[in-house]
Amino acid sequence: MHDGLLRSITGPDDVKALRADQLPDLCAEIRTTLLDYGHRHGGHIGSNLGLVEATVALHRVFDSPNDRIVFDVSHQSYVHKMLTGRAQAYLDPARAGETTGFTNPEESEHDQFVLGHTGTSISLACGLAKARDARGETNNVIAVIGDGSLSSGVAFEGLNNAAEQGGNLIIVFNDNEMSIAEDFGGMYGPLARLRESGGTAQPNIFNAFGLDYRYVEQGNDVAALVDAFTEVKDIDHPVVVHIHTLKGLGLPAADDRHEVDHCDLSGSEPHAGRCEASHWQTPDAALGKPDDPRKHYGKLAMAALERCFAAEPGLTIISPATPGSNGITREFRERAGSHYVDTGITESHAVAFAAGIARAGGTPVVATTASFFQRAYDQFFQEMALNRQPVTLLSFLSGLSGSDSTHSGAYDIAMFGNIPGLICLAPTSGYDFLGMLDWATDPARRGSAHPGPILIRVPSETVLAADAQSVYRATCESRGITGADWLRWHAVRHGSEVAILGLGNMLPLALQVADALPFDATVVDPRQFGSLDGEALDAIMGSHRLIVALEDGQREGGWGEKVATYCANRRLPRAVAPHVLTFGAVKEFTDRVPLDELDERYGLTIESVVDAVLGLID
Ligand SMILES: Cc1ncc(C[n+]2csc(CCOP(=O)(O)OP(=O)(O)O)c2C)c(N)n1
Repeated sequence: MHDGLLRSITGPDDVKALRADQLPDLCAEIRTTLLDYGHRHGGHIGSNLGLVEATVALHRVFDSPNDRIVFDVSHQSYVHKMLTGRAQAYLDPARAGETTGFTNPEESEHDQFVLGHTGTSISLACGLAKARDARGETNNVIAVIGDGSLSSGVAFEGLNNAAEQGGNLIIVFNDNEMSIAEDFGGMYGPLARLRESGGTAQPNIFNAFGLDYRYVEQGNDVAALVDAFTEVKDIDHPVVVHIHTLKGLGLPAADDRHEVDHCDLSGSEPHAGRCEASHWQTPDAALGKPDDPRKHYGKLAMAALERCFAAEPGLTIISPATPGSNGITREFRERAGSHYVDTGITESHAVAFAAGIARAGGTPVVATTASFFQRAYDQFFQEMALNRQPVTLLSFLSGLSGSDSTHSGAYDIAMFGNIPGLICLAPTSGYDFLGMLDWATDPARRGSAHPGPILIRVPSETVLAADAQSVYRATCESRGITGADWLRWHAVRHGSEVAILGLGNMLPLALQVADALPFDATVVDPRQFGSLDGEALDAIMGSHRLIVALEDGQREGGWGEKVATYCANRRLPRAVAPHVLTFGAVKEFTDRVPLDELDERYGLTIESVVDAVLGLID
């Protein structure tokens, strides 16, 4: 191996200038670089390890950026970044911040879109090809999509469009036989038979969509891939190049330490590469640390649900392909048996499926992140809320976080809190979280005044930290609350002059603000953000001069606005009408901005809230 080959690559022309026999060396060097990078910074290392040769071959054969390559989800684009002038970000620890974890046109002309959600690459490529043809241009358009992402409904819409549209369009189907966890669905049987038959078996799903098709069994052989891509370059019709690759190729058994879900990496390949744990590598610095809030509260929820399996045969936990990071461990899944379904990357389907289960008398719980639930917005409205189906939704990574722009949950309150008939709960402790889950999944709720869907925001780091303190728990846990009383506000401290309403993850801040004020303020845990507790708010309006609403989500269209609007519409005489202050996030996309910086930016700090309060009260 010739060290330094990667350092010499400043763009795709340098890949083309290498001798063919140097390409395997370049791949080996990239693989080592990925592993080192993964140890230092974490990331989607398994996906990238599997796609090393294909990415080198793509840049060897095609002429990016004139030829446009769209990476689905784009979590596997690290190698593409290395070959398009950004290798130093992976080689030099000090420069790691120069790239994002996904493609980004602001970073490079070789990146077509900012993407972090699955399944859209074929549609995007169809659009690029359509405009190309309209303008009489001749560049290639290439979509790279994984077998997991192919389960997204939108991917099928893209396939359907591609054949009808015609013209040059190359779909590289990267089949590594894994999503994050195992693939799920009826199409994976025929896909396995396609692989076993060297691409000749029928039914061939791609042919069924009217598409031309090629198969490359050696998807980690750079020469085979160069040949395959050369054959389809400048093709005059849509074609699928199905490549069989090994996820996590090169991840040594020693990396067993990264056992996200106790997946055994010590076995021989190909098992090693197909292990769920290889999807996301945790940086070494994070190893051995306690569970993050998603895993912590996810595990709590699963343990509570598991206790109900025997009594409720219809209790079904549905994960649209995101189990491990939400505390749905492999062991739990195995124990749960038919009580657990991974529907593939199918948020829309998962929610509609849940509505069907509920309609037939079952008790469905859908668990995924707030940002992925965006995909199911229409099913939230129609199949679930309009039809008042008792579906429970566990929304992870809700609210502000330092996540990248594609995964932020900062929009959830504005998005979910304005759907009629959807109860939205924001627990402030593990105790309340489980109490709310118990109410949401209680089969008896069907016959009650609140039979419809309930979304529960899984608490964040601020609540997890506060939850560790016995004083906080003694003050905030809602002992003895059941049923629809979860919709009532909980005054955790009684004071006068000022009432601080700390929604969900903001309750710890509300308490800290109250501690810092020179008088006793009222502190309220509103528990929910779909509606208001009018009785409690009326009482507060009658006895306080200032109401402060804190939320860790977009302020526009958010929950504080509901409070302000309610108060304004009470039309109290000016002399007695309390002032309302709302604190929350600006309506904007943020990308990997640390949470404390976001809190500063939005005034969600003790100093900033205290200053605002004293400025109005003194
Ligand atoms: C809409 C949406 N749902 C869920 C996810 C989480 N997610 C990211 S990558 C991934 C699996 C992708 O599998 P595949 O396409 O086979 O790519 P691989 O990582 O195996 O290369 C999932 C479920 C997402 N990014 N977007």
